[in-house]
Amino acid sequence: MTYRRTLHPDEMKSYIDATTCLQALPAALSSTIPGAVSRFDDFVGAAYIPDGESSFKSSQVQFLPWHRYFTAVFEDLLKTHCGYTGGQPYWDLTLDVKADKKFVDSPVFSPTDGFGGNGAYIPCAEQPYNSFCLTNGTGGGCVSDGPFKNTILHLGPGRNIERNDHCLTRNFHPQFPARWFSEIDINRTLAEGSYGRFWRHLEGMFEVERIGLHGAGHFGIGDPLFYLHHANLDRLWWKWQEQNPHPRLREVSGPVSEKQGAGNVTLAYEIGFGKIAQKVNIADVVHIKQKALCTIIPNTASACL
Ligand SMILES: [Cu+2]
Repeated sequence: MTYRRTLHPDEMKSYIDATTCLQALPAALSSTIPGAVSRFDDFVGAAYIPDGESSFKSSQVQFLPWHRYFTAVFEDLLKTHCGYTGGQPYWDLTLDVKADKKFVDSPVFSPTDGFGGNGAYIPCAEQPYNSFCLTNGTGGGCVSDGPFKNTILHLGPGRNIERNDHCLTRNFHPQFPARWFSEIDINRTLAEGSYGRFWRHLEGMFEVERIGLHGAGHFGIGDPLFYLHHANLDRLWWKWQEQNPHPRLREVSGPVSEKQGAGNVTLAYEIGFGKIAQKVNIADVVHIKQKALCTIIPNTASACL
């Protein structure tokens, strides 16, 4: 992964070009994801269908290992199918919520060098694809500038995997990044002593309003920024792990599901990705140099454990 602000505009352009390339390649998984048109849609569908992210709900402890592998598979496809040679960039929202910064001015939203900006403001109740309204939304309409302004999503809303063309929308809620990505909050999250408590911070579970770092930087699964946000959450997990490698490089905890008696997640827990990738055990991805991750990203193969 590469630090966003050190990305030269040419490197950002090559990542965005590779993403639009994936959006133009034909789907490979339309037998299981009927509405998938593009290779990019395959990933959206894999996150929706029952053994993808939705199988455990994204707000459960399996979320971190699931996304670590999912993002790596996405990066691999950019390389093998679209000639991308860089690393998966991440979006460090903390840089965009400093006192002298306005969230909307983040370079990540640049129409020329970034991913384009907010959608036009539409009152939440009038937005066709929004099933719940958070306060102080500032957008909600189609993304109207930048490289994804004409992007048509084929799946969704919700977990719909049938063909349903609609535009890519964005709805900035700057108060959430400001609340969850300040340096104070990041440091508080990184100071947690166990995987379970670290993950609870990500999901905002110590607060009544459960937004957390995860929700605060989230756009839809069909938004290319989805991968940069989750890469950043993974970077934070890795940072937390590195602070105390023994035992954190072998640590996972928390209930498998909200059902009583479902048991706890262990390293042997198997996570699925639909047909986008083979199943892996959490043990395979708990360390970023574990073979399952290393070997799908050839550049790092020499550093495999
Ligand atoms: Cu998510």
